[in-house]
Amino acid sequence: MDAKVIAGIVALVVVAGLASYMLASRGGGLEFIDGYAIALPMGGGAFMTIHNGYKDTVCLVKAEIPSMPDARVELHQTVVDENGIARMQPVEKICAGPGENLELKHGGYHIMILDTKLEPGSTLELVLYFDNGDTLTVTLPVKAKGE
Ligand SMILES: [Cu+2]
Repeated sequence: MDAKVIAGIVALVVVAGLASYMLASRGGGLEFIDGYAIALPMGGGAFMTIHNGYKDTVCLVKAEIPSMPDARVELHQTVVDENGIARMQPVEKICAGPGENLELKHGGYHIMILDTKLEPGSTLELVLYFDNGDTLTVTLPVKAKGE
């Protein structure tokens, strides 16, 4: 084989390797899709969709607001009791199966923000902690209630 052919083969292998690496990294990990926060009298709520690209179930276990160290940030679930009354209760974790979305939405799981004030029109930076050791920093637009 002459040098040109060898160089061509090497280039092809490098390109193929890069392509498969890019595909693999696209398919793996946690990806923030979309989200927002709502300002409420005692703090607010955060709602979002995060895609779990891992081959294992991943659970959100904690959230923090770096700019508001005194705020209480809890993971909540809204449940409807036997009388049809919706209540919120703290949960230890919120999980998404492999390839599934972690959905935080009204009437379901959400992040509850207490003992602080959110400004509608501003943005809120949240750091999310997962049980596999991953962290994700997301920036959410803050909306007024009903907006
Ligand atoms: Cu709540």
